[in-house]
Amino acid sequence: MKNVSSVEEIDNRNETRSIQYRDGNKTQLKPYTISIIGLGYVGLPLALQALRKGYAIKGIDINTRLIETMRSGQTPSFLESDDADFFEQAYKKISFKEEIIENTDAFIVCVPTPVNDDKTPDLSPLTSAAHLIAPHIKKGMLVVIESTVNPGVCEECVLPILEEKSNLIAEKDFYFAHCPERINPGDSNWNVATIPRVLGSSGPKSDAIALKVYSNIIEAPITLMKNIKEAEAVKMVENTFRDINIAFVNELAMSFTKAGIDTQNVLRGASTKPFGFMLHNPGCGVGGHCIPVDPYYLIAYGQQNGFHHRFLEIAREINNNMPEYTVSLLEEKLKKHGKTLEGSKISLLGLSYKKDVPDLRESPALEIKSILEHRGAYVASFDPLLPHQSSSMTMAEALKDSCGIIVATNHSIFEHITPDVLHHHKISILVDGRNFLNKELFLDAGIDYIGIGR
Ligand code: SAJ
Repeated sequence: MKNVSSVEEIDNRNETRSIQYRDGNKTQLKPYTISIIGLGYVGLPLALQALRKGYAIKGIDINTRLIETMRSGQTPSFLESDDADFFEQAYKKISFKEEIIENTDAFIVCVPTPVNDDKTPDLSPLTSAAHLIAPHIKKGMLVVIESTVNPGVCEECVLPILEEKSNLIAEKDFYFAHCPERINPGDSNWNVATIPRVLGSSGPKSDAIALKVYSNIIEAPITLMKNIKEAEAVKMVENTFRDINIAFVNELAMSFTKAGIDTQNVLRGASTKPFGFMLHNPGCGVGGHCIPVDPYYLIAYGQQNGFHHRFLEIAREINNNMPEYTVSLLEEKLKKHGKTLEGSKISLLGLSYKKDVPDLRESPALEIKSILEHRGAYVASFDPLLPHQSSSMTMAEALKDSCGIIVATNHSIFEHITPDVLHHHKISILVDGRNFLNKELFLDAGIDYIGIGR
């Protein structure tokens, strides 16, 4: 690693990002190289965007199968279309490795931060990544953590590993920052280039270099926070905000159903207020790697500081209970038709946690499936985006001889489910877990339709 003295030496030439270094008494230029640790939903789009902007990219992931797949040019299924197209030409320019290699100027860590079964934060992927890069940190290098964490994790859990193993000090010897990812799977408008970011770091020099590198990669505004803790807190707040608002409308849905009020119509009415209201939708549960997970980091952080986040805990309880509530709606309908879950075939349409996204992580559909099976039902699942995880290869197979349907994911393809399809299969019960089918159409056709709150 050549000796790089400071940020002003990063030369933002239009065609490439390069860095000056002194080789003896000569000053030379070389491409500024970024090693991205973790090549999933967050790391790979970031790697491709940094490549587009002229950086030299090294991709590191412990998943050797993923590394081999990408090295061979096979496009990972989770890439959005623009990135998938770009990957086909770009993969050759990325050096995919399972372990760290020398000659990098920056590390950006994009590994998952899940929770354990008891919902406590699981920082093991992050601390493993810290142990992996620490011995390779040299003077003048930049280390950025993009993984979502509660305030304090970067400086109290990650930084001690980096400083101890590198024998260097952040801000003095190397630069350390946190720039939380804001990936929104399935969103064609908001992507890694266009989503604004916040960034906090160990001090003014780290601010300057991290801001310079990210301003070259991200086209959207980057807001500099006062410190790392504030940047960690921003991501926690934005995702917990979403979880509690979803819990609010889910609770409304359960209450208004008892009163025969259509919650979706009421929320649509509330949305006519041009200020002070933000629409969220009731549903069969909250999935994904962010929303149902991040609040537990904030809850744990509160406990650490002697504060009990009762409200966040109750919101999590409400959302975690929605799969059970959804199954109870089906059970009530079956009872009206003189049937029980025990021994009945139930069609579960949609396994993914989110519309038109092939992603099972924390998916409520999986919880619904396990509750149904636990109650003795035979579940025929069908998700066209996740054929290998579905028990039925076609919708017709899933619907054949079924006593009722639960739609758990509002995939666009399911918009073609009509009353005729149900009549054809002699199915008269439909639970719309994402409130996206035409309620009146099904009711008028004699189908016993119920949604979540409508
Ligand atoms: N959901 C509801 N009701 C809602 C919104 C979502 O039940 O009103 C459910 C969804 O069905 C899904 C889960 O919640 O199961 C999460 O949905 P999501 O739209 O929040 O999707 P995610 O998990 O991809 O969230 C990401 C997040 N991005 C990051 O964390 C960087 C989140 O911050 C974004 O707000 C969100 O995308 C988005 O806006 O789509």
